[in-house]
Amino acid sequence: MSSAHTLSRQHDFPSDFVWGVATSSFQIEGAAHADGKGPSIWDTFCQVPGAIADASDGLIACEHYERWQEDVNLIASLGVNAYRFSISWPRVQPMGQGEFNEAGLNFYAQLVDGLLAKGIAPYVTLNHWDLPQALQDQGGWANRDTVQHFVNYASAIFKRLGNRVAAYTTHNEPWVIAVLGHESGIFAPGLKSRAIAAQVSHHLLLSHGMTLQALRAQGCTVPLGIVLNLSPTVPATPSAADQAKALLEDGRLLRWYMDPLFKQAYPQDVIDDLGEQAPHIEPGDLEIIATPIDYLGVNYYTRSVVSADGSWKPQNSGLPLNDMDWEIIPECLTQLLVRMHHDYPLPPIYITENGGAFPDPLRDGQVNDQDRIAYIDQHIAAIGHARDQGVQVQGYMVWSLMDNFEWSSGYSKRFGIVHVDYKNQNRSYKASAVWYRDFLAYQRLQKNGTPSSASAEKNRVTGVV
Ligand code: IFM
Repeated sequence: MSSAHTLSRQHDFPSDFVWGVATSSFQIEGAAHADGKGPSIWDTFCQVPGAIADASDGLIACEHYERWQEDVNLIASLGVNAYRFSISWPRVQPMGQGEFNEAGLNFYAQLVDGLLAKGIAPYVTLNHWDLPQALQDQGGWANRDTVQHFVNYASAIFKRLGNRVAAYTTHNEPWVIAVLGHESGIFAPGLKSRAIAAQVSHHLLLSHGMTLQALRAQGCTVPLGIVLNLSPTVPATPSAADQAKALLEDGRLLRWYMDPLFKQAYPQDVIDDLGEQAPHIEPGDLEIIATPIDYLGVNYYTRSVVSADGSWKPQNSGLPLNDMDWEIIPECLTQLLVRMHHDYPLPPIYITENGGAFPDPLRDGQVNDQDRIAYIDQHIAAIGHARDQGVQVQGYMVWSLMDNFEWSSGYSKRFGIVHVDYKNQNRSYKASAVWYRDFLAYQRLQKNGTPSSASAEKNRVTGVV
């Protein structure tokens, strides 16, 4: 039985709206050493004592590398028209430069074929954080050479997958790679330097722009873009100190990426704040970064609250929290989108990730995750409100298709609408998967009178409750 959450049904979404689910390579594939794959920085980072909350790793994950056909059936059974996944760079190019690994390339070519055969549009992300360790050994994203290596890798992917995919994304959440990976060090590669983080963010953006130019020169005609993790940044109190800090954090999270992409400049307040730690920028870099994108992916989960003395705690806000202790505040998604629409000449927007980790107790083999359903319902409605105000949102992807490796939280946090039993890798619908499937069937019914193309598929999925 699906639940009654119906706020999302009060909004009109066009028949070509993209409805999907999302994953990433390291979080689901496993097969860390199979068929010639090289190690990634996350394989290395997982071995650092204390780095991952449950001391787990990506060696097995959801065994998607072996079970991809089952997973394609699972995706099809939901009735989505899109699937967003990422390519593991070290699986297709173990050293990050030089030779490519045919088995790795073939894996993704088959996955794309399998999705297309089911009428599901493949949205391909080229970098969702699993940089080849061999490149990290030479400085990783802090080394400008990595920029060209990334362009070469992206070109090889395009050569193999071509214009059969729906879209290519260069990077997922460059802020996370730069700041969590190189400044706070809580993510791979675990460095703690503000200067390195700033340089890394510049190289990520530069490689993004260069990749766009290279792929278009090679004949790429499908949309190209980048995915940013964005939130409104709000001061914890009206004090001048909190407001100043919130403005700077807005600069670091949002304007540091949006300004160079759309205005060909880094925000001056952040440059000033970085001082000598500001990145080295070569002549022409900013023009390359501002190469026009065909779409912008926005990953939204929560707002960001900032206090000058760092004392703010989500528990004090009175808002509901998810299992990550992230506030649930869907109206901030509308606010964010409307603000961006006013501040930047936006291309079409896709909400490329949205969802939540919830405790998800398994009772009699079922997960009745009404909290996740409410979250998704409210956020789809929030997108409807933004569309009403003129924001061109053209797609929505739930994070995540299934429970998976949640980075430094390991397997202790579950974001999936499909439950994964890590003992036997059984996938089973949570109530939210049923809700999403029914919502999508409702959308189809509204638009073209087809209730559900998904029901036939449903029975073919093993372990579906
Ligand atoms: O799991 C991650 C994903 O890899 C990137 N965006 C946020 C998600 C939830 O933390």
